[in-house]
Amino acid sequence: MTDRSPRSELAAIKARALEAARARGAVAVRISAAAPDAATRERMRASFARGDFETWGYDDGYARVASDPRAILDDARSVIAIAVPYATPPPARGAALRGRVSNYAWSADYHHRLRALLREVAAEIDAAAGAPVTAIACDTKPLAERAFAARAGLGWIGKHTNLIVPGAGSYVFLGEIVTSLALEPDLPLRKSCGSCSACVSACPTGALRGDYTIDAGRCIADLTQRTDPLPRELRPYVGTWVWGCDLCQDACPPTRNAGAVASDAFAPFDDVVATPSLVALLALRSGEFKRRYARTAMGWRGAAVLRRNAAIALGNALDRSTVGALADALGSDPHAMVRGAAAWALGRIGSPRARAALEAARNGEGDRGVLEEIDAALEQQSPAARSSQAV
Ligand code: B12
Repeated sequence: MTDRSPRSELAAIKARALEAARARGAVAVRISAAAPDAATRERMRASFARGDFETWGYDDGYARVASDPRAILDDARSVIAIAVPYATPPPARGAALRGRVSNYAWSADYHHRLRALLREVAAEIDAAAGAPVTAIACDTKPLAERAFAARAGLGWIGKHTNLIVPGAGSYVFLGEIVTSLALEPDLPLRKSCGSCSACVSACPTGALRGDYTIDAGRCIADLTQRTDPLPRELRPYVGTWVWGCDLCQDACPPTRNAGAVASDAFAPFDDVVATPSLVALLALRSGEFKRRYARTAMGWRGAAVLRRNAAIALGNALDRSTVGALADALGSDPHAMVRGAAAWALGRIGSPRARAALEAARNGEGDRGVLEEIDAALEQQSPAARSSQAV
C-alpha cells in the first residue's frame, strides 16, 4: 500500500487502528497530519530561550526536531495519537512519615505497557498495509507529544501544560504511531481552560505561569528527578513528595471530575512503592532498589536520587524521631548528594541532637559541597525554633 492508495482503504485502516487501540485500553485515539508544526516549534523555542528547560538541555535544535515527526519516520504523513488513562485510587497512607509518590509512577513502568499497546496496533496497521509503514513513540523519542495530540483533537493543553482529554481529564499517558499513510486527519478541539487557574494556585513553587507555560526547573516533578543537589530555596516546597508531583492535576476540575478508570495494569505496584516509609527509603540499597523500584517509572534515576528525596522529605516532615536515621545517612551514605540533603534536613530539624550530628560529621567529611551544606545547616535557624520564638 502506498500514500496513493484508495481513500476507502485508508479509511478502513484508520477505523481498524482506532478499534485496535480502544480494545487495548485507549480512551481516545485521533489523527493529525505529520507536517512540521511551526507554531509548536516557535512555542518551544521561546520557552527554551527563557530558560524554562535549562535542566533538560533542550535547545533550538530540539524544538525543530520535536516539532517534525519525520525525525521518527522519514516519510511520515500522519500521527495517530493515543491516550491511555492511569488514574487509580490512592493507596492507604498508613502511618505518618510516608513519602508521596505520583500516581503515574506507583504502578509497573508505564513505558512497557504503552509501547506494547503501540506495537500491537502498529503491527495491525502494517499487516493491513502489507508493508512496514509505522514507527512508535512514547515519552523518550524527540516528539512534542502533547502538541501533536492537541493538533489531532485528542484533548486540549491545560494551564498545567498537560493534555486534558474531555471526560478523561489529564491523568492519561500519551503514545503515538507515526505512519507514512495519509490517514484522514481529525480536527483540533476549540477548548481552553478559560478563566480557571486552579492548577496555578495549587503549585507551591510557582512553576506554572498561568499562560500555559511552565518553568520546568521549579516543577516538583522535575526536582525529584534531578541528579544534582536541589536549589536550597526550593527544598521546603517539595514537601514529602519523593517522586513526581500531582498537585496541579489534582486541583484541575476536568481531571477531578473525570470518569476514566485505569486498568489494573496501573494499580499500585505495592504499598511500599506507593507510600514508602521515608526512613526506610533513606536507607535504600541497590538490592532492594532493583527488586522494588527498578520496574517502576521511578527507577530510572537510581537509588541515590530516591535516598536524596527521602532526606529532603524528612527535612520537611520535621520529626525529631528521624534524627538518628538522618545522622547515619550524613555519616555514611556513599553519595555526597545524599549526605548534603541529610545535612540540610538535620539543620531544618535543628534539635540539639541534630546539631551534634552535624558537628560530628563536619570533622570527618571530605567533600567540599557537603561541608558547605553542613555549615549552612548549622547556620540556619530551624523552622521549629523560629515558630517557638514567634509566640
Ligand atoms: C520533559 C518532560 C517533563 C519535564 C518537563 C514538563 C513539561 N511541562 O514539559 C518534567 C520532569 C517536569 C515532567 C513532568 C511531568 N510529566 Co512529563 N514529559 C516530558 C517529556 C519527556 C518532554 C516534554 C517537552 O518536550 N517539554 C517541552 C515543552 C516546551 O513542550 P511540551 O510541553 O511538550 O509542549 C508544549 C508545546 O507543545 C505548546 N503547545 C503546542 N500546541 C499548543 C497549543 C496551545 C493552545 C497551547 C496553549 C500550547 C501549545 O505548549 C505545550 C505545553 O507547554 C514528555 C514526553 C514527550 N516526548 O513529549 C513527557 C510528558 C509530557 N510527561 C508526562 C507526564 C505524565 C508528566 C507528569 C504528570 C508526571 C508527574 N506526575 O510527575 C508531570 C507533569 C508536570 C507538568 N505540569 O508538566 C506525559 C503527559 C501526559 C499528558 N496528559 O499531557 C508525557 C507526554 C509523557 C507521556 N508519553 O505520557 N515531564
